[in-house]
Amino acid sequence: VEEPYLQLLKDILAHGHQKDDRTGTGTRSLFGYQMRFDLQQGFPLLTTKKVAFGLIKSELLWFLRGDTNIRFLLQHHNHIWDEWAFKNWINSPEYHGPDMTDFGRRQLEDENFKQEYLKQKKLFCQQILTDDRFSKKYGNLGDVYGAQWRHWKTRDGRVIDQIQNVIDGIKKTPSSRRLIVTAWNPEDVPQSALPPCHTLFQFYVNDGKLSCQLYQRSADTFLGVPFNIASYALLTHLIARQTGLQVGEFVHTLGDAHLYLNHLQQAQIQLQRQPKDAPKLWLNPAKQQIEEFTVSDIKVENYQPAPAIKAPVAV
Ligand code: THF
Repeated sequence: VEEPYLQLLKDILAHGHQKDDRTGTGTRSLFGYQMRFDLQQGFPLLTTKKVAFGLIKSELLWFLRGDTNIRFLLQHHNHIWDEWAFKNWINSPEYHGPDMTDFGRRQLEDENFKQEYLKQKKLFCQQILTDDRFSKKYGNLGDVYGAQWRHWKTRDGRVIDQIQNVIDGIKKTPSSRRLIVTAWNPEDVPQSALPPCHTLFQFYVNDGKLSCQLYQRSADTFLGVPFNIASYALLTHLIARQTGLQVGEFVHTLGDAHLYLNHLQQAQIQLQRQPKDAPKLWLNPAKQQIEEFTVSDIKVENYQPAPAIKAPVAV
């Protein structure tokens, strides 16, 4: 099942163009790439390295709640969005701790700084969890996925729930070619700290099966993409459950597909491993509506991955 992903790693290593990037890390990248995962063949959670499915679940449920505040993630011990909230905090006039400018890069180069950064970030997370005022102000990431999916703001002051619309659309007109959710809002992009990487996705129904295609404009192939594949596969399963369909394919289309230069060795290690059988997804059969699902209603069975491979996140 994960063969298309391993092929992507190989293709970038063999043919990727050396390219600078916003984060200053440098990448090897390819433009325009497509992977297909048949969700009937198993759940596409990589077995050639351990992928933290618990984090994928809580992140997706966070999006589906329409939530944009990292407090829910922290309550689920999920820290994958911390850096973006922390950045707002340290740039605010209320922050009086040690200088954290450019923390993403500096923590890689300076062990003392890294310890101080981890300490400050821990204090920050604790305050998000315990202080309501603080959390409202600094835990919120603004118009990220949850907001765009579930309460897109229109110019005339209305709110659009794109997820509900797409669910209604799949039920009423499964042959529709407009089953689309977009996160890309050109009006917001200039002010946004991190414009959406998962720009747009579309559903397609045939033979009682629901397929989903994602257009991802920018793909952090080693760290992000394994999460993204599992996340959209899970989303497809959840929407299929609610609409009474089986799952079809997840088609993953990438714009700039890159490996950060400090992930190349990790990718080589992963490619030396043999994939195992894909796990199976279990969804609590008592639940139908996506809103009813909690993390304990979602599990992977028979997941026997190779060990995790650490790699630094570019911020
Ligand atoms: N920014 C960058 N540079 N890469 C991304 O993949 C990314 N995301 C989201 C937003 N900005 C991004 C956040 N998603 C990890 C995984 C997904 C993330 C962010 C970070 C990560 O660090 N994973 C590690 C450790 C996980 C753990 O704590 O166990 C891993 O080894 O998988 C694009 O979706």
